[in-house]
Amino acid sequence: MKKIIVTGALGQIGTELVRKLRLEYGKENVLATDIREESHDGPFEVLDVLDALKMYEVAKKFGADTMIHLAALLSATAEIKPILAWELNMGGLLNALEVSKELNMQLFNPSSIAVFGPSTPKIDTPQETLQRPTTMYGVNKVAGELLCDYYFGRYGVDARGVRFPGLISPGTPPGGGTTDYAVEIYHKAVNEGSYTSYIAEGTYMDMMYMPDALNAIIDLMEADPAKLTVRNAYNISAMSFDPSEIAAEIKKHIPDFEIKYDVDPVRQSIAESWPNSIDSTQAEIDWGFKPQYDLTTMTIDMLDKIGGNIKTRTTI
Ligand code: AKB
Repeated sequence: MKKIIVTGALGQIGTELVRKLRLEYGKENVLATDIREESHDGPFEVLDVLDALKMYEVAKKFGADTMIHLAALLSATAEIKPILAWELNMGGLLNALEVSKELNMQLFNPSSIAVFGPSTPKIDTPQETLQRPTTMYGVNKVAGELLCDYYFGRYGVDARGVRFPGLISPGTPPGGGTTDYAVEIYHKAVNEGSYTSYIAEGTYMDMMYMPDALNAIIDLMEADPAKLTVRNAYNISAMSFDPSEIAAEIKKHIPDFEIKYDVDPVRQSIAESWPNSIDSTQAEIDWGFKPQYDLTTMTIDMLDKIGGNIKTRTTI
């Protein structure tokens, strides 16, 4: 990666990824794009990923050799707006693949644990297994994985991807995901001392702290292509917990913190259709995936960053 264009750069991943890429590759070598403009610190273009011609022109003018395509609707919003989800998630990716083919760019496409469904093995979900999702977002992500495989096999596009679990970060919040509760809980704990979870106790999902997700993107994109055995998307996960476990971890630092439940049937049924924990072995073998944060260390860092002055009662 030398000249990188990022779509959806103002979202949860994009905001932090652009900052990190600019530190590592130089500010002038990372072009942030999004459908809306905000104050920015480096090259920026307004780009609707459904506008294929503009995507091509912007990437060509920048001289990009890599595209990190993050613009998408997440799972819960996609259930409310399934047609828009299909159009944006599939149309945007197809444009990104076509532009990557034309300009000979590497392409990063984030997939998700949402590619799995109720018939998938729930524990240690293997890299290769049944993918019969019951959500529109999951359908988009499976089709997206297949498109990446297709463009790699048919045109030699250097497409790479991971199946992200829920991503947790203190900065720009996620929007419209099922795993978002695991971000909201920290903010509510610090600011209000309690949190009402829309996900039921006992519901396990894979999660990862943002610094590990950013390292995974960069490590995968820098990996020797000859070592990559997977072109659709690698399973990666750092931890798996249910709402009561994250609440218990927070309570170690904020003893009066309380969790309550008011389950949202839509997001609960999405969560129940996903695995409890996926197996990341293939990513470890092929490109050395190794997350640094677990629930304990992530909680200390999140509370520190959100609360600033929260005193921790544990040590790392
Ligand atoms: C969501 O909850 O929709 C996302 C995801 C797991 O892809 N965080």
